[in-house]
Amino acid sequence: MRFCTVLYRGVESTARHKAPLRPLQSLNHVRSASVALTKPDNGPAVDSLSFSKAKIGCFFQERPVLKNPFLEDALLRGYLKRYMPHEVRFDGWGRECEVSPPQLVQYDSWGRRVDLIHTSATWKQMKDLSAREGLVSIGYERHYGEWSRVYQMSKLFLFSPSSGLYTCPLAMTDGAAKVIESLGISWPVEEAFHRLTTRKPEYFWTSGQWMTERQGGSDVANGTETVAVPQTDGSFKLNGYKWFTSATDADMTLTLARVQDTTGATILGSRGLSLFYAEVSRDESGQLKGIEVQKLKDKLGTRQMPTAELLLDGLPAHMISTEGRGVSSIANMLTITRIHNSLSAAGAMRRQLARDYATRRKAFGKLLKDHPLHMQTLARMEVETRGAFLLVMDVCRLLGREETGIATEFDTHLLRLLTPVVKLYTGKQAVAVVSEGLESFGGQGYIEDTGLPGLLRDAQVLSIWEGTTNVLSLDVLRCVARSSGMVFHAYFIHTKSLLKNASGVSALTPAVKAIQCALSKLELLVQDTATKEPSFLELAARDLAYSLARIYAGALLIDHASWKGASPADVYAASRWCEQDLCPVATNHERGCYNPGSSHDNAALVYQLEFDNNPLFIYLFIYCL
Ligand code: MFK
Repeated sequence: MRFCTVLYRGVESTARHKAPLRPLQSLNHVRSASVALTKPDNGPAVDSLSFSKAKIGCFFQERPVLKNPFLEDALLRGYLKRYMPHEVRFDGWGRECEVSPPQLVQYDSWGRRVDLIHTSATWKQMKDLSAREGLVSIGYERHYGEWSRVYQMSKLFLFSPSSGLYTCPLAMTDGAAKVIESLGISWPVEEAFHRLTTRKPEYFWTSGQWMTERQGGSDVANGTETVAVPQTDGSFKLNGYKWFTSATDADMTLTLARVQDTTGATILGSRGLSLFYAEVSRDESGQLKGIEVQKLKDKLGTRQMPTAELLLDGLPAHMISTEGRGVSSIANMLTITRIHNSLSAAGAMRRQLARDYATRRKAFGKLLKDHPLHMQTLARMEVETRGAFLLVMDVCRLLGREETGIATEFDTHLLRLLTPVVKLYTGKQAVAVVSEGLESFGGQGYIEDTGLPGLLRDAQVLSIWEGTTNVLSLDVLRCVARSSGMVFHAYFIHTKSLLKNASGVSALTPAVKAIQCALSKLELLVQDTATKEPSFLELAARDLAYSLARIYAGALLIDHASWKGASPADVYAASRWCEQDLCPVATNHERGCYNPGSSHDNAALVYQLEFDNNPLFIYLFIYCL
């Protein structure tokens, strides 16, 4: 029901193709009209001779437009709302998942290890719904060619805020399918691929992505201790400790480990890591094969979802990458989960219910929406949400082009650069916007059973998992270096091209100028960095990523506002967005924030208190007295 908006596109185009041709007017009618229209009431006089050229006259009936048949049909919507059973409307499912969090039962009544993760009935329903709606499969069926990803992600955008974070297992499932597809759909992962991308609920599998170990989740290359012990049949057994495994009720996983040689030695660092496929299954006695669930994590948010610490104790697995190419092979999964993360962020920003509440809640004698200051706050949130949405959809557009083989080299560079940029920017902004949304409810936003605090808790994870803001900022530098700057080249050319259509919209001129000015500053700075120390780049990385995001989102908003179907609100949104500092990396560079002494100054500031309390310092201080 909720997906009618998205499905409507197909309906409209079908209807358009089947529309009957307009009957031609009779010649007599044309002749008499010629006389009558020689001097119309409104508008300039019409040259009567023109009728001798335009044989069918110049009057045409307006073509009817098929609007969204679901949204336009109040009776249908009212009927469904009245009669459809609650179970088929999943608005409240996410909340139900949160109030019935997963439970781990490690031992049965007779002391046997069982490691059962009990999830709520609603969580399980989410899995079936996801399969039926094709929330992963659409990306692989590719019925809509290069637009399949945009279609899939539009559905997920609507689903995500109601999904109780079920989009997390879906993200990993999508990522695993992508990795398998890119490595080759053959044994031992052929069946897995079909299960991950099916629409049949009973056949559908979800996947985990077990990358995080006790030494941390960012420095995967150095933090991975798990070893893979070769077996005589060519398979492996994995031994290690996975510290943070999300949606641990998955049916399979992709994970990294180091292959042991005959002496038990492994290769350290990234070159020692290979990618493994493992199924999560049980033996005849009901015990998990090669896995012990040590505990479920007690998290700030995402409580709906089982997140566990796992001991891998001889987990049967197959190596699916070339040995030592684990990180680069799982990178495709990172790309997909980062895009899903960005989508969840945009969805969370859109879902905050503050807009609706402002039309219901009265304070100081009038509705909140009639308080200009409140409306200004909501408008700022709206601008942020629109920017995030366009950023995410543009990355999906690029992904769709890449997956259908029509991406240019520019598209590929742009996708590589924008994936971390969009993830880090939207993840951070989601926390700010959702927090503002809660505040707009006053005290009610702080009350658990409104369901609102859960939105904020869940938003907080978006800037943490799949690469924190700083780790992704460094990833931006990494892809710049690996492409010898080609990602920047693609970025500058494409961003400028997004401004082209705006020349006919005078209201957009200040916004266009702001983007052009920011782009020039950024281009200069990028050229300048070639002569800078690596420490300069590291200090500038986060501001650089923010600048890339703000400029690109501004250009997308302008492009959208220049479209023939754009509204004044689109123009307003683009204008407001472009009033902020679009290039903070240039601003902070001018302030000297990345100068050689900055790191020392930062440390002195942060640790001043500790320094003051240092016994040695106190001793010296007293001695000096
Ligand atoms: C609602 C949404 C929910 C989302 C699901 C959440 C589920 C939660 C599960 C998790 O949290 S899983 C853990 C997520 N962990 C991370 O995101 C790791 C963060 N750390 C990084 O991203 C580091 O940058 C990285 C581990 C990749 C660094 O590792 P290395 O080995 O130091 O990377 P290096 O040497 O730069 O690159 C190794 C190869 O990988 C290179 O290829 P080549 O060898 O062919 O040159 C790189 O080009 C490639 N590579 C690295 N990052 C890439 C990439 N390729 C494409 N895209 C990338 N992002």
